[in-house]
Amino acid sequence: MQRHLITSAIPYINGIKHLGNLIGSQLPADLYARYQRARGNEVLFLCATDEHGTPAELAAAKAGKPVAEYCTEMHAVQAEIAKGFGLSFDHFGRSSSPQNHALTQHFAGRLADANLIHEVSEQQVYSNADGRYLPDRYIEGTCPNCGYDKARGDQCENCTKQLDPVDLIEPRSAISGSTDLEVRNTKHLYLRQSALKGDLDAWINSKTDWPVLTTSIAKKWLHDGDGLQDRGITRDLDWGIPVRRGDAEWPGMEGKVFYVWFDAPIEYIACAGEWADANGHADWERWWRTDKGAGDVRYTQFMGKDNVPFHTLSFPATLLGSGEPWKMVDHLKSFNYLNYDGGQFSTSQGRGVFMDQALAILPADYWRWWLLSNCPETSDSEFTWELFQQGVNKDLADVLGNFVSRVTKFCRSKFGETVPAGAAYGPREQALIEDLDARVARYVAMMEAMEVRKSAQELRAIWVAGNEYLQSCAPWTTIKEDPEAAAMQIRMGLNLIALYGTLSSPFIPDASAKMLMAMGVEDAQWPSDMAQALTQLSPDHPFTVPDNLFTKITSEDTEKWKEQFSGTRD
Ligand code: B3M
Ligand code: ZN
Repeated sequence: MQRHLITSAIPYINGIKHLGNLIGSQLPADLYARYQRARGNEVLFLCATDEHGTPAELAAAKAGKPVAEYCTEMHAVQAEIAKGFGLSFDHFGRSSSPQNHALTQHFAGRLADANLIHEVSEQQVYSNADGRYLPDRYIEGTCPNCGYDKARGDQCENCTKQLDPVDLIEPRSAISGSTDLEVRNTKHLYLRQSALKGDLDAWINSKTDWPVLTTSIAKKWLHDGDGLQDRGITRDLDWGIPVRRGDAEWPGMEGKVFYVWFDAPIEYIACAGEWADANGHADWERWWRTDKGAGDVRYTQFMGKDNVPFHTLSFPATLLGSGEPWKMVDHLKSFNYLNYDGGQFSTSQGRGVFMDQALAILPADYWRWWLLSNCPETSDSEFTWELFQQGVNKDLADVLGNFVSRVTKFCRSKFGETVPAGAAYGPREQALIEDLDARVARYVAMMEAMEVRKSAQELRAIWVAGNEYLQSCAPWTTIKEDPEAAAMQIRMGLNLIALYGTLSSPFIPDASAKMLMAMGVEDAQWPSDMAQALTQLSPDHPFTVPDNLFTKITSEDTEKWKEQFSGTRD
């Protein structure tokens, strides 16, 4: 049995996420976690809300609530919606947890002891109009690297370069738009990433099987221009993890907090502690400490491409720099962007479909299937209502749903609600078994490689193979001359439904559970031998006809939704 530690980038607390956020990390992570569990492996799948920083403060202010209260409420909202989408986290934690406070301060202490932190007196932008320091992303301006005119003070969205606010050309406040900014002196802690450049370089070079999207971004920031720069890891904010050196005060740092991007990835670890505490498990370290049993863990991270620099450079620098044997990521799967109807999904502009809205129109499986089978893997991809309608109707309703419905209803009307006996499988069934054997092997290979779109294609092909079989043997005709043969063909059909229930569960867990329940399969086993898998339902085994698995999306539906989602959400 393998052991898989799986984390999804942790979503910001400031509001409900849109479908682009969902497909960029949480949903593919869930696909992989469900797949590994279905294979019988031990999985710890963690996610959390990212609760610190200015976005949280501003969202709370807008909601008229104290920030801690706002975060507690929004965490509950996000957790509920995640459940609605079937995101099977073992724990959905909070970066504001006591565990993360302690661990973040611990790492800072270790890094300071290793002489990897230095204090810098620096100049920080203060906005007179807003009456506050403007941290990183609340200063906008032109990127010094690529010239993009809406670059944020922490990072340029266009070229992914990590920035410092003072680097921006023609800076302005992103809160008020004011250019009445002044520079004040303040003291901050810097992580000496440059001192770890050699270690990081060697570590990234050892990752020969990583996607090019991932390694190219990492290598770019390691080697281009001035190379890896030291990063400020503290901020002048009220809300966040207070700067401490382990358990001790940090003289001169009173009233300051750690930068959100310093504590957010540490939450991946702290979340395991939260999970352990919440579940009475004592031992979370066997997932995270290579000296305490995590040596055989395979750790996979999922995230959007804009998060890659923080996960390939900053967070590994924290872990390596601590000098402690923390588990490092083995595979990092990153995604491009999903666009909405010719533009971008945008949280700040309320553009696109948000997770709560999506669930209000259709069940999770419809979204899961379409988003995963069209995910922005090798390039950006596009959500339009027409594409969504086509994908759902063709794959889910016409291919899978129709197959399940035809087989079960035909059987009920001709043979009753138990698996019919009939003849033995013949050459056509043998050929189908061999074909499916090869297809499932390809499906497994794609899932292991986290090739999300290709996995969806293979799964669809497996559904299509069942349809073609049914079409070619036509039991509704066979039954007239050879009822024994027709009974056997339907027996095969019912076994195919049970197989589909098992194979499809990572993509469409609810429909899969319905298929398995209808076929009376309680303990689904991943197929290891196809001949055996397709005889698991033996004659006389009872089944039921499930309700229609999928309803087709009509053009009236898409017209209505297009209209409904054409504006922006407040
Ligand atoms: N919250 C950004 C995002 O949601 C950030 C990820 C943190 S992962 C440690 O895209
Ligand atoms: Zn740029």
